[in-house]
Amino acid sequence: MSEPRTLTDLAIFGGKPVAGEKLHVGRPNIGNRDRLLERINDILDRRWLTNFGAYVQEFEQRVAEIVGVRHCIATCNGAVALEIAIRALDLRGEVIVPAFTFVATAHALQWQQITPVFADIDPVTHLLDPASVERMITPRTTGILGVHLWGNACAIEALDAIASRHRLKLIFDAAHAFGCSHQGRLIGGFGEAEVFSFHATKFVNTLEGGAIVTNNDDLARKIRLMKNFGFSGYDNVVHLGTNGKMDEFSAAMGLTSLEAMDHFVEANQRNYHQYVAELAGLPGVHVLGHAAGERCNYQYVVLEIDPETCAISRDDLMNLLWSENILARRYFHPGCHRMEPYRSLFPDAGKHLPQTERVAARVLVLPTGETLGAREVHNICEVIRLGVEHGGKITAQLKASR
Ligand code: T4K
Repeated sequence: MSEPRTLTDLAIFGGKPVAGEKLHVGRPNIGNRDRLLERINDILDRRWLTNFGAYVQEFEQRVAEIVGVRHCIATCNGAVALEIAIRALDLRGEVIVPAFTFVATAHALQWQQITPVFADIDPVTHLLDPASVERMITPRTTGILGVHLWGNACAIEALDAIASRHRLKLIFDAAHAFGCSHQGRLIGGFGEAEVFSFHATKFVNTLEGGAIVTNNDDLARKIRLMKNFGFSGYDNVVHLGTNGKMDEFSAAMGLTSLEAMDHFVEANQRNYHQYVAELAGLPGVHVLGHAAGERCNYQYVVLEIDPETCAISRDDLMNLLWSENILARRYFHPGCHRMEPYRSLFPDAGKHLPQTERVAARVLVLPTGETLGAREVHNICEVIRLGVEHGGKITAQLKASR
């Protein structure tokens, strides 16, 4: 007999992986390919490839219109956008951030010698807990950097009240939240500024890319200088700056992606509701919800696996899914505070972050997007269901195969 290739060869499903082709979290949405290629041809014909070209200008204008803000400054990615926004706001000393986020949020501070101070999260929403934020404020604190994780808005009003009370600047990492709303207003116009990521894996994508959006005219002017080496016209540098520009191909992709936004939401929302329906009632498996009545891009389908009541651990379930070619991800395990350089700099940070530690040990993000249909979602749910039903057996097999 040949060696078993997958867990399911050994046990339950018999034979071959449930998913023929690998199903990825973060599979890019493309939109209308012909329209994209037309735009790319036009860019090549006009030989204007970057440096505030026509497509970048149009993309900035469209994003600002959609979000309802005065200014959108497109950038080469979300991480650099965060760095520039933080610098333009003159943050220094300490800035309070969640540890349960993509590491870019913390790095954007540490990269410029600002200490990220990790605050805890709400165990239900996974978003910054305002009470924890307030506890972490010291005389060195200059700002709060909230993250609208999974496309759900932070407790904006509570954070704003804390920021005003302590004279801190409030800024948001909205990398996940393009097209999502808070109290009926699209995310983008809150705080001093908000930062989007338009990375390939995001709801709207520009291959690599990001943007800073703000209603503050002076801040926008400063950010525009900073993202282009500080140039104000030819030969005239008036500010310290870097190269944070978006290129024309990226903007062409972005415009094409914006045109297909409704279709992306539709596909994501359909998948999300199918996941919720098919996984309902599975002991210890919970699909994270979104605020009722708000707009959401449904780009992340977030499972929580409760170690007390689920018959399979989060990690064994992930290994089972991987063996079936379903590449679920443990975002944002184990939390920034347990990654370098923060783990060495702040070895005791976890003591103040009980909910972060708890949530980071439970979350598993599932594939979605326009490439997934009802059959794929059903198969993924089926693997999860069987994984839970046969938890003990699968765990034993995993142990034996290690
Ligand atoms: N703040 C937050 C809260 C963020 O989540 C992010 C980025 C940022 C700031 C920074 O924004 P950017 O500077 O990235 O614009 C991915 C993305 O690279 C990252 O943009 C994203 N967050 C993060 C949540 O996910 P990884 O390390 O998981 O990437 P990787 O290479 O493992 O790919 C993710 C999945 O997507 C895989 O399943 C493969 C699939 N994929 C990826 C690409 C690039 C594809 O199928 N096709 C592709 O072209 O970080």
